[in-house]
Amino acid sequence: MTGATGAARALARCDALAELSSLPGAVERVSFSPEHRGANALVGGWMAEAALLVRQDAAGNVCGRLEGERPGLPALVLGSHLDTVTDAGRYDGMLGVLLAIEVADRIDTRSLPFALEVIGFTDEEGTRFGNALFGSRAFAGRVGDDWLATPDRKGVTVAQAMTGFGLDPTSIGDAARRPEDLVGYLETHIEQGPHLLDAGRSLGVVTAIAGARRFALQVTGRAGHAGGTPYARRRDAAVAAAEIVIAVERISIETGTIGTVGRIRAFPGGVNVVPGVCRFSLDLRAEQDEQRDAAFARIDAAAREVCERRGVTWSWEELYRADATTCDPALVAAIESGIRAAGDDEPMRIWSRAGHDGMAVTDVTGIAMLFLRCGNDGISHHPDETVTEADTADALEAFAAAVLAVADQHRA
Ligand code: HGY
Ligand code: MN
Ligand code: MN
Repeated sequence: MTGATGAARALARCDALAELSSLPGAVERVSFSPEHRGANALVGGWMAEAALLVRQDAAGNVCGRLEGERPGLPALVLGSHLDTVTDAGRYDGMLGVLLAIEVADRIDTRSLPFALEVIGFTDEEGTRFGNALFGSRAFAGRVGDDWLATPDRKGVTVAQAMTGFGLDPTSIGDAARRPEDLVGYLETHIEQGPHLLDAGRSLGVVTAIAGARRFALQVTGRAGHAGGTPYARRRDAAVAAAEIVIAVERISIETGTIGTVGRIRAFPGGVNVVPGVCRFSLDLRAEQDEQRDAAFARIDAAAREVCERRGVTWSWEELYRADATTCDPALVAAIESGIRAAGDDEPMRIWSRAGHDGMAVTDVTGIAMLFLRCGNDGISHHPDETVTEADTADALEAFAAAVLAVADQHRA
């Protein structure tokens, strides 16, 4: 299979996976759902076609393995995630798993000084339960009982969803991998931003992944009649929240961090009722954890000032935290040599504003990432997410060459 046809096949398979959605006419595939089951079966079949030995691990990740020059060697793992956000694009995560299968299909692993594994992680996005990186945290042995007790919006906990999926949540520890069984982790992913596009580059090597924290924020005032309640006597939770959302944008820009309020709801939600409660999300990320944490301290102080002035109360809960992750220098060098093999003599270095499974996998082995250009102004987490077949072919060439570069490092 040449790079071009391998790329075409990977893109066609992204289209096939996009059909496995809980939303008619849009893409949404959350963990421990029928769509998750379908995606694992489809991707597991493609792994088997590439002669990988396929299994589903105790966390619901789909895994494939090819032995190296002798059986039982530590593995270089290639992968990404198969779950999506709501109304998603079709390449975020999926393309990385499918290009990993193409690499496994092209390389004769019997010449490698390590085994080659491909993994399709579940629940990287946290769409269903709020917390993210579930599959990769389980791979790193970092999923605890409190996480398993987390409910989705219908009150179904992770443990109950796993049981319904046919998994035993008490065996989640069986998904954990030992550092001594791993050589490293390489992930190919769309950039999900405009930087490669603006630089006129098809590929980039990731040096670090932004640290992120996610919060549930709440303002509590007092509901009242939309007509009969004079402004001077209102304790309007939604107007206070609106001031805080503006403060999030202002403080994020001032501190060079990236704050987003993606979800906001007013309660009780009547069009003729002054909102008594407003619940909203905050996704806050930065290249350095200290930057991110200092920005949150400023947002928290600004919110307290707004709420005191408006006679309402402020509260927040942290749902998720993943610290900034530096990529392994040797694996970064392997990705750079892969990019050179694909025809780009000066690989562009970039830090990832998007979060990735490597933030969890780094707890058990070194990680590195290959980015490929996003079209359509770099849009992602949106149905207009797009890549070209030519860039995908470049990425496949670079990804395969990076694996061979890791092998050369190991032989040296
Ligand atoms: O949120 C992120 O950055 C990633 O797409 N999960
Ligand atoms: Mn995503
Ligand atoms: Mn992703």
